[in-house]
Amino acid sequence: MKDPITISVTGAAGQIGYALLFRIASGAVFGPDQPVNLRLIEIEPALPALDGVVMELDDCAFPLLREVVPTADLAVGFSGANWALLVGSVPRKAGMERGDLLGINGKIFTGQGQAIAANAASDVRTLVVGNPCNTNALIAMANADGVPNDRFFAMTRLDENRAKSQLATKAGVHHSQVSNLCIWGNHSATQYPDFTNAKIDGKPVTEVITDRAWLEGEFIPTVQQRGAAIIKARGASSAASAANAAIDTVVSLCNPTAEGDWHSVGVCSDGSYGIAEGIIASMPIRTKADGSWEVVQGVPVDDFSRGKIDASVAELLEEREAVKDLIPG
Ligand code: NAX
Repeated sequence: MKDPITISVTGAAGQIGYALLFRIASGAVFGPDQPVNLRLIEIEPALPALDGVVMELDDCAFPLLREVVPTADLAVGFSGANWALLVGSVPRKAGMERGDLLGINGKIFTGQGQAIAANAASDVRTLVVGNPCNTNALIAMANADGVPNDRFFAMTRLDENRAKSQLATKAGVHHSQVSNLCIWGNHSATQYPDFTNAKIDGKPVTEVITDRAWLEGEFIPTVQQRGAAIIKARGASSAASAANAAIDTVVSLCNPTAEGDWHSVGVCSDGSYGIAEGIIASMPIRTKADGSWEVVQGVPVDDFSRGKIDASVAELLEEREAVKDLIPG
């Protein structure tokens, strides 16, 4: 049996946490021979609820689950973390502007970035799920002195999965037949689910779905607005599918990507595709055999795509400007 790895999860008593922790503990993320320690981080008022989650984890008697530590102390919570899954954040309330939300949540991620740098394992990787996830990841990265920028990720995989599902349904195929689907930009309503490079059974989507008006006018807004549609239908935001996408992201970053394919995740831009250097933007990523990742180069960006990508990047730059006081240097 391997040595246990440590996974820290913030917002562990929340909806997504509830759908995520049991799958990590069961081995669905890191494999059936990889023991895991869980460090579960919550704010003080949520600690009683978190105790209930810990009781349920105990009651599963998972063979792979070793230590479980519930805490509101960031130093304890990130101690020895190999993966930090930053799920917790404050939801937008009535009357709150986007800028207010950026400020409130931004402060959470300065402290968490610092605590990761001070306490996590030297190989720590951080995935931010809590919204606005791209800019929260940027703040955590900027405050995690000494942790390389390429260890910070923002989740756009739920958007990728949603897009694949929409295309598959339209084409009458199984979603596993859809590949090369890239979400570009921000995890927000400006994101661009790129159908121009996506494939169905290896053929360009635009050859399989010839209704361009549907692709531009229905597919894109449906993916962009899917979160709002779920809230309307369920009375609560997506949780199980979000947890599933977090798992997909970690699995994709830990295992080599299939030849010729890619996956979507927000990473620190190196300027590829004209995306401003230093922001956390979603783009096509491949995980290599040695476990490192790279931006897939040479993906065609036509004029239509260019406009969409630029609009989402412009929003990310505005967000960065709004939180500039939280970004040292
Ligand atoms: P919940 O409100 O159910 O849970 C959030 C939990 O975070 C609460 O238990 C709260 O006490 C905790 N929390 C708040 N501040 C904290 C802090 N400083 N440290 C530790 N914990 C803290 O929300 P849930 O439905 O679980 O969603 C969590 C986040 O995911 C939200 O920001 C949400 O917007 C975001 N999402 C991101 C998605 C993505 O694709 N990137 C999709 C799903 C989801 O909307």
